Amino acid sequence: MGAFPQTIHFIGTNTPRQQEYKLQDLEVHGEIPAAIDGTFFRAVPDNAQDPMFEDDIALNHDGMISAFSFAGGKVDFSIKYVETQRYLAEKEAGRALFGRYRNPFTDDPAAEGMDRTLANTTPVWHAGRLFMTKEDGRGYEVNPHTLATEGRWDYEGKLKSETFTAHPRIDPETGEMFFFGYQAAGLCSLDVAYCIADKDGNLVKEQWFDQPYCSTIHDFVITENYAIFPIFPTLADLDRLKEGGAHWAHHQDKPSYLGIMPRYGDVSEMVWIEGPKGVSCFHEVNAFEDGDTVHVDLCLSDTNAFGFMREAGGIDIPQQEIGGALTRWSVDMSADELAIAQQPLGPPGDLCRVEDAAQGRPYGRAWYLSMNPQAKGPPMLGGPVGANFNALLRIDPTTGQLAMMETPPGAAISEPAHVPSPDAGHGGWLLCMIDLPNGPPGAGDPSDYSSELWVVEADNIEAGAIATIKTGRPLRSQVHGTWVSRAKLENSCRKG
Ligand code: V55
Ligand code: FE
Repeated sequence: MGAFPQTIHFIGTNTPRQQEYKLQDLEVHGEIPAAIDGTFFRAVPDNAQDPMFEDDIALNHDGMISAFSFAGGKVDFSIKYVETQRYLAEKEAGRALFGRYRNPFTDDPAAEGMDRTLANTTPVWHAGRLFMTKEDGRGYEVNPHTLATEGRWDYEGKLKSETFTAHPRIDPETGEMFFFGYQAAGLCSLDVAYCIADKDGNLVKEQWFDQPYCSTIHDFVITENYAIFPIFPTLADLDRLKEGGAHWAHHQDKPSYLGIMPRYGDVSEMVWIEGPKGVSCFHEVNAFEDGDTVHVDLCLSDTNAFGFMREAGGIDIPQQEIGGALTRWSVDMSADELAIAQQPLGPPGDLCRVEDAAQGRPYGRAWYLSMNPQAKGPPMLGGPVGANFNALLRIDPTTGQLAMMETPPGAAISEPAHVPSPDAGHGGWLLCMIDLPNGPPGAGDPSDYSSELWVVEADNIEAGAIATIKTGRPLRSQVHGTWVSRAKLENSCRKG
């Protein structure tokens, strides 16, 4: 292993670990409810090679798939690289062939024409298959039992889009997966593919439309009748890429938009409604309808949360000065002039979660990560933006009522997954990774920490963990995770 650049992309919980391994029967403190039966999959970017450039960023690192498998109160762990074309080519060469994040003009000539995606953002389960996804390419199918890479997924050659979002939405009643791909026709194209796969995993619809500018469409939302594309002014530019520059630059002076169309309709029915200038959002919590009104709840900030996207746009706002709020955008679809009404719902934060059954429906609870205003000392370094969250919030969006789970001093928390309970009167559980500094918080070696998985009552997060599962190791930061039940695993298209 070489010496890595000492930037936020390589220190703290972003310290490269670069190891594939399995651990059996992890040490558990407390008792794991027997109803937690299945696997928590996590997407972990972890560069297998030294980066080509010193100013490389964590989003540009190879995807690893990691699994915590629960059965009978016991837990096993495994982690493995997704064998993308890029990972295999670099492994064979023994060095990086691919240059900057989403900039093929910086690649070694040996990488020419190869698939650049890293499959490092979200594990997605649909219709008996597990995919590792990243928004710059198609998903890679992974065997959920062995974590072996099965190959690139294109719906039996049917999918035309070159890209597939890391944030599809699955309707809990129909089992359909609604998804999209932006830059669908290639680098910096305005084309967005809007697609539906039926409950059996067949691609039944793919339609293309142009977005107003070439923005990063990281997430989208559905309701029972609509598909909604919130977009924000973080834009790609082909000339900048040709000069070897950054893929994304944030523009404080340009508007955001909501694109809304009937979810089973034609893309020609899309309406674009202008929103506030300069704001940014990576994740929507949920959306739902109330009569003619569509509500979209989002983790909104005043500017882009990623330092390198602000910097490329000439924006000089330090990380800790970024404002924002959990925010509701509402549109009365029966009005003559469609407009966004904005209302704050809760404290700023990100990495939100609703239960699968509430997707696109009115909902009474959501969970997301935030900064505990009472926490002492600096946050643990690492994670996608370079500073980790340290608190978990639950919000009832109908009343604004909040609850918080604190983490120990100097600890980091990753996005929770929700495990539903078979008992209708019980709200289920959350699973979340916690990284605890081994030395004095904020003072020791930031790469020296221990990672453990916490099991928390979803309706009583204030009480903290009911069980903690120790890995005994420092794990590199995940981006997103997904819970897959035993029943789904047993009906997988792939066998172990
Ligand atoms: C995000 C993550 C990405 C990416 C773009 O968290 C946006 C947001 C892990 O890769 O490429
Ligand atoms: Fe995301």
